[in-house]
Amino acid sequence: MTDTATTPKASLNKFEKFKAEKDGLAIKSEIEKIASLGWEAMDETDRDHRLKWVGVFFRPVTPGKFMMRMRMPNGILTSDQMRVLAEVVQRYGDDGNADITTRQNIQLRGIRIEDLPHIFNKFHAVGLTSVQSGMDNIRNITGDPIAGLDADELYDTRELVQQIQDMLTNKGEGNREFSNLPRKFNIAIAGGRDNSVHAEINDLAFVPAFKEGIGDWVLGGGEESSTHQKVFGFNVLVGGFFSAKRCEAAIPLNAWVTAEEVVALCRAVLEVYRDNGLRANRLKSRLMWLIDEWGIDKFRAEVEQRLGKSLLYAAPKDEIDWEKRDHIGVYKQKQEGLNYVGLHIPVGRLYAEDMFELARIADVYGSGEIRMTVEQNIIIPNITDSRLKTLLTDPLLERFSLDPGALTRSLVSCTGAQFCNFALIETKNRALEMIKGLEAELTFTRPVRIHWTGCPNSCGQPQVADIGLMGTKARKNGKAVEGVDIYMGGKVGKDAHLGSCVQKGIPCEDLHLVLRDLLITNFGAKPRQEALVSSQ
Ligand code: SRM
Ligand code: SF4
Repeated sequence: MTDTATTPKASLNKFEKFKAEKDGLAIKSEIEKIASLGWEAMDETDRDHRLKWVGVFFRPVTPGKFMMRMRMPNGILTSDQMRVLAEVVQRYGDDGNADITTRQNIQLRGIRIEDLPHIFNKFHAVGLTSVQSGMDNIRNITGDPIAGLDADELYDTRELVQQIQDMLTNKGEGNREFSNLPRKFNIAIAGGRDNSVHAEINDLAFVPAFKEGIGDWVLGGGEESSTHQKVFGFNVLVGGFFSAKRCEAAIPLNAWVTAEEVVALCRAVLEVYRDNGLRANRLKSRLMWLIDEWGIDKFRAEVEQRLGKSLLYAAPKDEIDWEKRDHIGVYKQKQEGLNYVGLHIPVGRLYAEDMFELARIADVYGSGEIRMTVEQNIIIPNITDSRLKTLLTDPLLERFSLDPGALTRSLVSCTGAQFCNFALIETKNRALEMIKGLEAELTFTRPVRIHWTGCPNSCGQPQVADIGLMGTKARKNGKAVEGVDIYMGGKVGKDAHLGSCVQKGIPCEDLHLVLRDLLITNFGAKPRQEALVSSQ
């Protein structure tokens, strides 16, 4: 039984009230009607909230031009799917564009509500879905971006991610079982040694780990035997999240599961969260708040009860022992004669023409497959050695480089004030301009990961960056101006941990000099003039 059912109606917050009145997913069967009514005439709660259950977001900054958030399991799509997305945004001329998101996903912009039936038909024809991608639903499920390509991978995450999405969304059609969670929910599966999905910042994450001392007969039985067989599986992390109020890295559930058990464990964790998660205060509704209230042992026991069996204890160590790779450039695949290339997409922004071009290069040089990373970049896999040479001369690589500068390479930015009404500052354009200036002045011996985020919601993950910049209101000469709080010390890959705030309220107009100093003092950057003299 859900908490909504037991909590008196008067104490429910406004989100719980409207969800109790009409399930968000009910909007799916009303799309034709809404399309003919238009955005100005439709019910406001449907427009501002329930449409997010089909991935459609009203944008107060650009009223009438909606954003559409897709689902891209493991960040993978085909060239045909990319062309369909390109056609959708092309229709909106200057208003139409797309962003690759920090969850290996794509968001489309400029969408008119009257076109929704047509757009959903187009999606259906090529197997795309945007269902349950916003509000109190499970976000895009991330997996290793080079799954199935990497000679060093421990597990190919693709099928598992797809299975979880299919279970949770009823194969993309929508699933009422999970359409009323207390809050959003993030799931990630790491398959390689470098944790390229930021497992630690997800509500539920699986990291590769070998378990010794279990026999085949107990797998699934929950008991441990004394055999010394080493079996592959995942240690389970829970409760990682960022919010304006609080940010926490995920903690161990002290459980280890085989790949075959992952889907069932996702279901069990989500059922426990759905039915017991805190719903009175939305600032305290993410999974970690429930774990705090119960303690991890009770939470684990409740999950076991849903699962209908005991969980094995976590393996003593996981297999995340590499520094994180960024996948930009050309790399050999595990398949003889094949390569993948990682293209840098500046702050993840794409226009229709770019999307058609990416589909073209995936078809011409690769196998028609396109992948995305949580750094908002693109990977084209399966390029034969013989085609690679020609690809390297393709004019698209002038726009989407294989070898960008040391700051450009790792730049990540959330949407910011251009389209997001939570934003306290403009992010994407400012981020690009600022690093261009810094790269012109400084030389670097290694990439520095700079993440921008327009407000404390932290969609741009400043806490995982070498330098994280979070939008805020600052003061300069007695006036309120756009500013940032600076985060440092975020570590990704092996021994990942979150960075913390080191300086507050820097006006954006002074930021260039502050960043310049930080880069010189902390990251070994050198002014170009000085670097030139010392190399003579
Ligand atoms: Fe986010 C809300 C954009 C990843 C934490 N996020 C929003 C909204 C929907 C707010 C709004 O209605 O305007 C933003 C839409 C702006 C727009 O028009 O694009 C938005 N979030 C994004 C994206 C597009 C940022 C990006 O440029 O990549 C990312 C979409 C991911 C996806 O494909 O689903 C995105 N958001 C994240 C992440 C990063 C992650 O998942 O690794 C976080 C922090 C991790 C987490 O959730 O624990 C994040 N977004 C939030 C929050 C704070 C959640 C909380 O518990 O308080 C909000 C506000 C909310 O949910 O109330 C939010
Ligand atoms: Fe919008 Fe804030 Fe998220 Fe940026 S961090 S996309 S400004 S909600």
